[in-house]
Amino acid sequence: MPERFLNYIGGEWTAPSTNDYFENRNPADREDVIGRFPRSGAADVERAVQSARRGFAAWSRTPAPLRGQVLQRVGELLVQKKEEIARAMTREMGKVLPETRGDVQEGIDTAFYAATEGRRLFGRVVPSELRSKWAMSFRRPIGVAGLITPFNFPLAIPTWKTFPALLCGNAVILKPAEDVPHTVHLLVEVLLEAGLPPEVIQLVHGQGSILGRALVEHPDVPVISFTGSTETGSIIGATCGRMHKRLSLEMGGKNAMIVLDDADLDLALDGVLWGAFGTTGQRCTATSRLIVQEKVHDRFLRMVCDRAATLRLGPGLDPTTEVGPLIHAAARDKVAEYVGIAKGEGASVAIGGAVPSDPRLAHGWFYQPTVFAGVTPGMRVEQEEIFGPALSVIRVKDLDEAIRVNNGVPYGLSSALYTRDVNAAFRAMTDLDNGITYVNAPTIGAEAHLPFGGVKQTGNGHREGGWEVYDFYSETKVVYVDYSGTLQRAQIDTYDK
Ligand code: UN1
Repeated sequence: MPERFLNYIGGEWTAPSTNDYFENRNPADREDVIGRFPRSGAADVERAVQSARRGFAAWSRTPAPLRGQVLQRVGELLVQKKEEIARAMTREMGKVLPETRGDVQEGIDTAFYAATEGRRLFGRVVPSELRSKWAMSFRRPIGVAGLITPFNFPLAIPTWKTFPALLCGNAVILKPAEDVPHTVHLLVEVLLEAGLPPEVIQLVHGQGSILGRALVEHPDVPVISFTGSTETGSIIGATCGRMHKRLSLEMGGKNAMIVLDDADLDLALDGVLWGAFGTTGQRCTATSRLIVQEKVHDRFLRMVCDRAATLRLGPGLDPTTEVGPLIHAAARDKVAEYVGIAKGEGASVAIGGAVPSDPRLAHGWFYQPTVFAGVTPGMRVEQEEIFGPALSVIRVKDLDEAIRVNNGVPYGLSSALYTRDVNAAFRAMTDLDNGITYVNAPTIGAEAHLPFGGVKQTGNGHREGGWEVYDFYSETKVVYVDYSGTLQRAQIDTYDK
């Protein structure tokens, strides 16, 4: 009988009100059951909110440097448990071990950054326009934060949201993707072991359509952060707009790498393979379009296909594996569907385009790395997020056209440019319509201490990571102190005295 896991609500590990559980299986081997996790109901969210409100009452009064010390211990414990968590993550999510180690490392970096922020969390003191008067601002916690996280970075993305939310003095309710409940279970264990007061964190497992919705619609959850699809983000956004909630959205991408004629093609080759097929293409930042200038187009396409066809598929725990499985059947079916769409639109499948025939891979959701050639702007495989190992290659005349093609999609997360021409690089940095641009590096590889996010339908103006996320999780309070002993009227007595 597989292990049964519980929610964490009200300061204890607790069974769901529904008494219903679902199986969590290894995507590289669906015979391997990791455990049974609660399929919770709205009543569990209600209990979590009540508990989090109690947690918030005390935690919001804990000095920020002490909150930071808890996060320091969280980082230290993650360092100790890095290998154990990485292995558990590969087993439930599928990506290769070096990548899950990197995922845990991103959580460690986020913890240590948050810990030091506890001794900053700056407000400002600015001159008043009136004599004998001070003007200043400081940061206040907001309340209960509802955090809804995706499957592709099972530890890192929950930490991007949880750690700054906690550091700012909020209480947290975590609702992880149903595909990766075990990693977040381990994260909550770490938070508790590090000394986080029990009711400050709540973990509720189950379906997004029920729990995510209950969180988003709950009047006592004033802050929502969501990473996932643009469709779901729009629904959440409508509700949060109606209820005047603070909302951070991190959604789809259709990220492009541009390779100009003068690029170092070997460098660009390593970059595109990592960007397109790392994490089996299941990153918001994945390279899903390759825009190549005409003189090098045919040669570079051949180089990409030759190498991509040799990538070794397999379970992520096998050290020889380069590309793991997709997360579940529907994700794989979606890639297969886009192969049909590409052909129907007149693109060609240069390599891949099928489920691998190797019987060793028959128990997992594997799909061959796939390259579409002859793609033109406007085709669906050029416009829509596939979230799998599929790369669309587009030929362009020059940098101007490359920028136009890059910008001609509804999303705007990341982009990359390979060139040796410094003027071209600076033009692209200015004109590419994305939240992140890489020069001579692929579209993936954001670091924890810089703001992360995108423009257009990728986001709603907020950033995760870095220094900006602390603005999202805190409220700015402004204070004026007038010690003149007289009534001084701003704007009126300022210049007339
Ligand atoms: C995501 O793509 O969902 O920049 C997050 C990167 C990682 C984070 C990606 N550090 O690819």
